[in-house]
Order: sequence, then C-alpha cells, then structure tokens
Amino acid sequence: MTGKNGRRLPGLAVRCSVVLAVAGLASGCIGLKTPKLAVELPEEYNTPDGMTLDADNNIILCCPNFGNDKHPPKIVKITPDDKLVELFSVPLHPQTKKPGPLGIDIGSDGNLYVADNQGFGTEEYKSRLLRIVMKNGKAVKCEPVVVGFVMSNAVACHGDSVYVTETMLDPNVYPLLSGVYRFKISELQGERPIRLERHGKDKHLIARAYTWNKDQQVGANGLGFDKAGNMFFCNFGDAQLIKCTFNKNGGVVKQQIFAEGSGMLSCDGLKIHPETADIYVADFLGNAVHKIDHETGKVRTIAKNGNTDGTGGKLDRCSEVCIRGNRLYVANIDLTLGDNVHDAPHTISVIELDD
Ligand SMILES: [Ca+2]
Ligand SMILES: [Ca+2]
Repeated sequence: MTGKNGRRLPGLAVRCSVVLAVAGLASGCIGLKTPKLAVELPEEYNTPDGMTLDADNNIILCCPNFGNDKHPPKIVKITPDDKLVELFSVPLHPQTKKPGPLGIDIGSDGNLYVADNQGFGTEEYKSRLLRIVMKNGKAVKCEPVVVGFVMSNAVACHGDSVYVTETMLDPNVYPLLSGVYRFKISELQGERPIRLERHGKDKHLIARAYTWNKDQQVGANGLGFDKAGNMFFCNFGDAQLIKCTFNKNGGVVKQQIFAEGSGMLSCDGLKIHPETADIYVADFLGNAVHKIDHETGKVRTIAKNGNTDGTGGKLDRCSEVCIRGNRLYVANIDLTLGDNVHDAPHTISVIELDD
C-alpha cells in the first residue's frame, strides 16, 4: 500500500499528469493488457489492499475501509471461483480508534499476520503487527505481537519468520529512512508484544532504504521472496525495486537497486511469480501494473490507464497484486488523492498472464 497523510502531496495531480504522459511514451504502451473485473466489492469492503494466497487457493484480502470507515475493517476470502466469504472483523486500534489492516500473509504456524497501519492518521508510532490466530479455518483471536511502528505496511512470511516493511522509520528526517524488519515467529508472544526501538535502532531491522524524492516521502512498501530465498522490497517514492541476498546465517550480504523508474512512477505492492520468478508491481501513482524480469531487472508495463472509477475492471489507484495460477489479481485501493476520488465501484481487477 501507499502511504502517508495527504499533507506532503500538494500538486500531485498536475505533476502526475505530466509524468504519466511522458512515462507512457517512454515505457511503450504497445501490448498493454486490459484488466477485467474480477470482483465487485460491496460497500462493507470498500477499500481493498493487501492480498495473499492460502493453501486452498483462496485469496485472503484485507479491506481497511479507509474510504468509508463507517464499516469496520475486514479480512475476506476470494474463493477460487471469485466468490467473497467474510473471515474476520479486525478490531480498531484501541487508542486511535482507527482502522489499519494493510499487508497480510500466512505464517508457517498457519496464523495470519497483518500490518495495522495507523500512519495515515498519526506519526506517533502507533502502528502494529497483528496475529490472527486460526483454528480449523476460523479466526479465533487477534493479538498485537509487535508495536511501535510508524507505518507498518507489507507483510511476508518466509521460513520461520515474519518480515514487515516500515515505510517511515523516523517522521522527522530527510531523506526518509525506511526498512524491513524480521521477527522469528517463536519470539512473537501475544501477551508481551515486542516494542520496537525507534529511529532505526531496533535489532530486528535487517534492511534500510532512503527515499530522496521530496514530493513523495514514502519509503519501503511491497515485500516478497523468490524461490531462491532472495528478498525484494519496493521503495515507493523513488520508484525502486530493491533486492537483498542473504548468507546461510540469514545475514544480508548484498543489497542492490534491481529496477528503478523505467515507466514506474511508484512501487507499491509486489508479488513474485512462483514459477517464473518475475516480479509484479502495483504502481499506485502511475495507475499501472509492471512486470520486472527476474534476471535482467527490465521493466515492462503490462497494464495502465488514466483516472477512472474502476468500472469494468479498469485500474483505480491500485496498491497490491496477487498471483493465482495464470491470473494476476489487482486490488484497487482507490484512495482520494490528487486527481482521484474514492468512488464506487470498489473493485478487484484481474489480468490474464499468458507469458
Ligand atoms: Ca472505484
Ligand atoms: Ca476512483
């Protein structure tokens, strides 16, 4: 998901329209695919974002419902035949009383791990990592396991650990510093949540990134692992995909900018194809989806359209993707920002992947 309260984004509409036009020419819009409507969401699920696939081929979707918070935040299931089944109503933050579930993944313990991002309303380190304890396919309990993020965002479970992007490690510094945390599931105790040390000093922080774009001080975002165990994460504001490789002890031995710009205006949610290892990125600012070659880092824009309400499956400020078979599902978070307004229909788009 993208982030940040609107105050740092004045003039976004004008800037984007210019850049969109240029980017469209530069990246080449020839061969763009046309997203179709996969699911039209009712008002109860009005703001879709984080997605992950479960073992039964259901997509698990977070709906923070920022667009109309009269409806509580929900986690729903999109079944293999694209039907909606409600899984869980996520409690509001006990202090802010605001919704926040964005990134979501399933741990090796079978439980759901969810970023509770409070960064839209406050920079006071209120964001959390939640665990939703599952039993026999039902959610039985929700407990905070890590507290003290500014903007917890994407969640990716890999091996015995849960990884979480922090979009902003310190609200008061330029360039913006952000990063990735790793927590072993065995150290996550619901009764005694981990309280993070501030300003990037916590021992769980394994990767850092700076965001230099003054107009988009929004940092680490989408997150995932390829089948070789390499970690990729997005730097939203600088439109970068960053790759980290590990040694056998789990230490990061190399961090590199794997792809940057090339038609991407922002890098938001990502998923990595389990077979081809190519990386798919949702571009909130560009209203586009890009495919990044896993060997060369070459960016190919596979879908992109102008400002819409999402009718018929057109992209409507997309923030996340999810791969199911040869179909790429796209969550249109549709935040009111720049030239976009949050509007019905609320949609999940789908793009057929044929190569
Ligand atoms: Ca819409
Ligand atoms: Ca819209």
